[in-house]
Amino acid sequence: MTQTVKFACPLDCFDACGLLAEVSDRRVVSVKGNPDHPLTQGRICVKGKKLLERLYHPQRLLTPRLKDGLNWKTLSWEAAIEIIARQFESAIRTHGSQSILYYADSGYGGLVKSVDQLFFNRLGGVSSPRGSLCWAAGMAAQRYDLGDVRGHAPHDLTNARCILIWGRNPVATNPHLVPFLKKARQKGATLIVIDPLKTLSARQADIHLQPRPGTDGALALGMIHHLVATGRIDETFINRHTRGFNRFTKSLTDFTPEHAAALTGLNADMISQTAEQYNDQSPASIIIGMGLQRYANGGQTVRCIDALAAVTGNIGRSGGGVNYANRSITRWIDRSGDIASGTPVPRKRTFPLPRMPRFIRTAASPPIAVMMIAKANPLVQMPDTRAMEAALAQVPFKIVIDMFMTDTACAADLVLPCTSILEEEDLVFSSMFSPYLNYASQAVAPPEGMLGEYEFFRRLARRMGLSDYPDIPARTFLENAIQPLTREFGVTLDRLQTAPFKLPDDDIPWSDGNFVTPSGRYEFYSQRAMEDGGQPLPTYRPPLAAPPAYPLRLLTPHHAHSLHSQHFAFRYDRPVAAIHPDDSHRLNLANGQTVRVISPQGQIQATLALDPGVARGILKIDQGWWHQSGSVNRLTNDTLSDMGENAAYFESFCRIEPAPKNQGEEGQ
Ligand SMILES: Nc1nc2c(c(=O)[nH]1)N[C@H]1C(S)=C(S)[C@@H](COP(=O)(O)OP(=O)(O)OC[C@H]3O[C@@H](n4cnc5c(=O)[nH]c(N)nc54)[C@H](O)[C@@H]3O)O[C@H]1N2
Ligand SMILES: Nc1nc2c(c(=O)[nH]1)N[C@H]1C(S)=C(S)[C@@H](COP(=O)(O)OP(=O)(O)OC[C@H]3O[C@@H](n4cnc5c(=O)[nH]c(N)nc54)[C@H](O)[C@@H]3O)O[C@H]1N2
Ligand SMILES: [Mo]
Repeated sequence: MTQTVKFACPLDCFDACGLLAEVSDRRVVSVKGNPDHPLTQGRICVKGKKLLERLYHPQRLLTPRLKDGLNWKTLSWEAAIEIIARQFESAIRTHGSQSILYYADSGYGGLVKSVDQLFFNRLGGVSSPRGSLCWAAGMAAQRYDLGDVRGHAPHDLTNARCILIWGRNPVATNPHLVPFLKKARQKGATLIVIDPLKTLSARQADIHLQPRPGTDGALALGMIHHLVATGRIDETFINRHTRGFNRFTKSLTDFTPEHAAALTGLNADMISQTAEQYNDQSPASIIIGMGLQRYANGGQTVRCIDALAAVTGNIGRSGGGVNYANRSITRWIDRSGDIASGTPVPRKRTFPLPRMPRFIRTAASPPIAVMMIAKANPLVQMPDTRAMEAALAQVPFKIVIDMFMTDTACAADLVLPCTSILEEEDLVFSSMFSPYLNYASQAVAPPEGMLGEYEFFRRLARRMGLSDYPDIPARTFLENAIQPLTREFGVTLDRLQTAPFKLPDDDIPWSDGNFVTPSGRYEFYSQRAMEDGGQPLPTYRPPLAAPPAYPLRLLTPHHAHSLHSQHFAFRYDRPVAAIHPDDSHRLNLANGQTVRVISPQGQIQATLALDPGVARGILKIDQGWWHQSGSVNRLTNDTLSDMGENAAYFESFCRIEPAPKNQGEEGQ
């Protein structure tokens, strides 16, 4: 008999799809979209479908394994837990708990596995990263301007008359945004995409602006200058709800559209027209992607764009907004695990994530003795993976938890397998776009003997005698985590099983005009930004310049068919490097040719694709390819953004040359 089970996609994505699993004879036979999900409505992408392939993949890890010379030997969970406990105990005894480094990223978006943080806090505070590989520059920027990061409910977008998609490629990375864009356009809205690449999303737009990479802040300031000069501003909003407008406009005196044109490579009239369109076709909505903040000036860029929304009063109104992410539901989740005891979180040692290799290499008091990595594949995804490799080699004992032998897992001493979402009861939400909290039923039991991370950490805590670690079933952990929602809105696991939950009265952020900045207003002028060592006003700083030996800017955005490195597993084909035909002619290179891509950090081989949609001076390779293919992060560097300690991946530069004939992969 076939049974249909509701669950949700745990991939690190904007959409957090509602899914259905068909289960027959205790085996999942199909995964499809849940047509009843209010946001995702039954449509899912190839990555979601592949949850099934990964569940029964012949190369899925099923037993813990320990490195034994050049080989691996399998061992029981009990033995693995014993080894880990002894490693941790010995590190704590010798150097203190901060000699343990724990790094988890967002490889699994369910709540139940966030118990890891609780474990390491109870262990006494370890070394762990701050900042992000992903979105922290934009987050920090919006916190200065608005106080918090909130997004409009997706359906409200259809009330916009003009939509600016700025540095996001939703057709590839946020597919459930696309139907709302289409609907808004059917109702007459103009869609403008701003991206140095003619992406699939840009091809759907009415207008596509292709500024030079990293110059969007100049574009926004040029637009604001034109709006202020022509009196197209919302004085009521500015007077009632903002702070520092005069100081801001004074700083813009010279930022004419012509000046912006010289910086961005766009035409000055185009800049003025876009500004007019954005202001006059009101309400207008801006959707900011993570792409444009992966720069040294990434935070400032987002502050300049926020300011454009604020001067035109497109904040707090239906059809408006400056949508970057949506932290609303996250604030209602309590992950402390034992709300009643309220045990304070001990002091941790932190370091900027994009510079983890530097931290590992230089950590002295204490040095890193043991490292555990979960839900991440840093040997592929971190900037400058060569540096990551060297740093890992220096750590005496490394533990990786993953479903597969990733490049990172191969570099570990001990590898633990883990469960799939299909084997867990869990709650999934995306704080990037979807406002829903989704319930995921356990569709099937894990493979014989397999421990999910929840159970693993619980047993490890028992073995190590962590008396204040909550020895409670996973379901109780989930119930505790949603206590704030239960108290306020009566949300329970049973209720979530029926339908996903969205906060009431949260569709249009800031509609009450109460910003959560120190002044309670939208802050053009942010004292906090200044106290953090930055500029108080949104300011344009140019992106880094290409060194003469590496004239091409390397853009490494996200692939439509893989979530980071996850769906490049076990592939051997080369990555595709796309450049403008003019650049290839100059270099005498042909379409389809194998090329060597060289940066100051390293080199890989790629197949060249000529693409007039890639602006001149850019080389584009999607991120995510494993080492056997050629990982782009061999080429990137660890530049940090101006705010939030984010990885500024797109400040990487390279050159290309024909690959030497009859030679295997090199520099891999
Ligand atoms: N299919 C798929 N979907 C995903 C992911 C995935 O790996 N695959 N990853 C998920 C995650 S974790 C994230 S963070 C998001 C990321 O999703 P997006 O926000 O879409 O981010 P990126 O792919 O980094 O870049 C988006 C666009 O920014 C453009 N861009 C680069 N530089 C600039 C610039 O200077 N100015 C402007 N205006 N645009 C620029 C790039 O050309 C690219 O088209 O996607 C999520 N969804
Ligand atoms: N050059 C370049 N590099 C980038 C980016 C870029 O734009 N350009 N984007 C960056 C961004 S936005 C992000 S968010 C990062 C993402 O970086 P990562 O989070 O490191 O990326 P993933 O490849 O998704 O790795 C997640 C791993 O978790 C594993 N996993 C899946 N489920 C589970 C589970 O339940 N438990 C455990 N323990 N593991 C599980 C998967 O098998 C996979 O190996 O990459 C960054 N890297
Ligand atoms: Mo990300």
